[in-house]
Amino acid sequence: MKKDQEIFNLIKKEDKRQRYGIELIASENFVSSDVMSAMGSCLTNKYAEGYPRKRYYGGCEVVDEIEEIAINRAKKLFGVEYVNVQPHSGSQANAAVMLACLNAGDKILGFNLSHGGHLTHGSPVNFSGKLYENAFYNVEENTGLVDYNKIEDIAIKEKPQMIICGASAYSQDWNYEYFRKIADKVGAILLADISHPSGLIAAKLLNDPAPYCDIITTTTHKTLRGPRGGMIMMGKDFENPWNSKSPKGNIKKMSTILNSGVFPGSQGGPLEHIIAAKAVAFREALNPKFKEYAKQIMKNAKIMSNCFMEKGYKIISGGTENHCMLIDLRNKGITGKEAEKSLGNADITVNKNMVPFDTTSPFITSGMRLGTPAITTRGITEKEIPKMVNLIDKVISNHENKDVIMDVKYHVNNLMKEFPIYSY
Ligand code: DSN
Repeated sequence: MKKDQEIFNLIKKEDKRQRYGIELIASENFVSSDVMSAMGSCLTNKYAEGYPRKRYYGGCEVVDEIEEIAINRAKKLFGVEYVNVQPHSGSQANAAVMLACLNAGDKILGFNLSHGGHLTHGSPVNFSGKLYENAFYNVEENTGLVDYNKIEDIAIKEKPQMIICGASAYSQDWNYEYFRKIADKVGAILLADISHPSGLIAAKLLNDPAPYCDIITTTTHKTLRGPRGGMIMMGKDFENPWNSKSPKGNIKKMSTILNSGVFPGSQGGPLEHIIAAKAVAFREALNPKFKEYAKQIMKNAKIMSNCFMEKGYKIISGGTENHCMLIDLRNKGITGKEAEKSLGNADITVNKNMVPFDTTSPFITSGMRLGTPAITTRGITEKEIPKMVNLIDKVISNHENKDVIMDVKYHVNNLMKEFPIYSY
């Protein structure tokens, strides 16, 4: 019996919401019970500022071993030479990289947030747009795809110090080789933010940024199915090309600069319980079963987008080759906000999302983003996807009809009872 009834009752309520609903938020997943146990362990009590074997606190022998295992497993998983597992989140990872590589006022070229990019890729409301100058590339209005020739033209015109490839709501793979060519042309550092597709990249089902991008950042909780957190990687370490930035003008390895960008640059004590959970998740992702899981995520997403298109829904960029899709609802007479609310009433969780060239506000939006990592973890396959799309379509088409929504909810709850959480 827990002493804080108020909070633990709410945790129970959230547990029920997760168990009986259909979770389609593209950035969410369900961790294994081992990952969950590591997160809720005694490691949360430990302070360990610094890095393994070079800490500012005593008693770090055990957490040193844990952090080294996490680093080595991540290196193996992504085939990279450098890993920092300390960033508390993807945003913190990006902040640390920018702090390490840029001077205030330098320019970042990133993917426009309202076209599928991320807040930390230069948005004016985020540190990345407040501390640094920004420039953006977009998708094309007719195709919903990025045009690499246009990105090249923008880069030549804007001369950014950093180019970021990666997205929060883009259903296509990236041509990292082309980005390398662009970055070399303008002398920019190339950062790949693979937060969304990192599990699919680890499973070798999507293009690998490591041979082309200088630095890679990711979260660990999306398709990678670990605890909430971030990570920084480099395919190969290299000499710091911004000699003037390094103290005393010494040439330093990029790994040293990145490590100090995380600690002491932008974070204090690392979350060793989360680092342990990352290590557990990396071990799971190294298991051949993870590749099967990742394949099924992509299969489910493809079938889902096809089912939606058959029902007259417009998928931005004409389909998906990863785990997510962005649906333009403008031809369905419903805003993203209304869709999110009505689907929520039927225990189907999605998030409203701006679509490219949206004329509504981020609080209203004209679209919704859907992803399949979480339902795939629960064992959903292509058999159930058409049923799910039918249920979603029923709500969207009858979003003001409470009886229809209650009927859908009943079917959703019954369906999800067959796919328990924490069964792996
Ligand atoms: N942009 C969030 C998402 O993709 O849900 C993560 O920061």
